[in-house]
Amino acid sequence: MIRYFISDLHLNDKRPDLIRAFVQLSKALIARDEKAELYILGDFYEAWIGDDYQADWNTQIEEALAALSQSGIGLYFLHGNRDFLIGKAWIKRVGATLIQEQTLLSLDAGPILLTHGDEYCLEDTEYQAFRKTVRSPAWQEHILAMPLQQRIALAAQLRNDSKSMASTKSTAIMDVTTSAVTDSLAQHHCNTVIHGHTHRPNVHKDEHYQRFVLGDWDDFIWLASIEGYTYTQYKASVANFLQHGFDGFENIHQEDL
Ligand code: OKV
Ligand code: MN
Repeated sequence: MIRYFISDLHLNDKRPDLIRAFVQLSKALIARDEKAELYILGDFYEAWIGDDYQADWNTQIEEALAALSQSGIGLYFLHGNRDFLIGKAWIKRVGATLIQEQTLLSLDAGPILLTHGDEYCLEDTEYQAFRKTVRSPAWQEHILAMPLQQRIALAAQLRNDSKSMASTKSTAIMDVTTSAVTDSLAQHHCNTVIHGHTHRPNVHKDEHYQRFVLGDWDDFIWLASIEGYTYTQYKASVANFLQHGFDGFENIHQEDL
């Protein structure tokens, strides 16, 4: 069994190249014909405003996901800070299983903690307050009761607020607090975590723990896998991936678990 991990694709109608890349990735995974699972660790969309939203650009994406799950590839999704409104209807449409943040995956190599990662960014206290609001069921119910057009406008307004705030924040503030990561690993009796969110793809290792950070899709597309005791990170420019599929991955990096 091979497990694949992606996060932070930020799919939206302004990036048809990334949508094509995702559709192509799903076809490539199906064509590999492996016993496989795909874990989407949040921020699959740039901003998901509710499962009642329908658009052509997204229909292609949902069809690609549905084809993956129908092909027998187990599809798992956990919420990020931009697609926290993904609900049961979307999950059902694409044939995925919703998993909670900080879910333990039991592998031969040992347990692996899966999460989006924004809960570890404790230095950004403003962000943590915002996160608490948008993750609360009462706030979400209130938002989902609004007409679609109003949700679209609100999301755009919040996006602008965030752009002006982020420009004033240091890069250290926007990264994870490593003690928050090690605390959560200790709580779960686990020494390995995979997360996204920070857009700082990397492998952090010390004598106590391993932290695999997934890359965000922009100029490059990123994918990671675990098979047996090997973690692999794949990177391709969007153009190379669109032209060559899996063979377009360059910069393949492996780590022993
Ligand atoms: C991140 C912060 C914006 C602080 C909104 C539905 C809804 C997604 C969204 C849009 C904004 C998150 C996702 C962002 C952090 C802000 C403003 C304040 C303090 C909707 C789905 F509800 F409006 F329909 N959003 N973004 N803030 O730009 O990443 O940290 S964001
Ligand atoms: Mn994120």
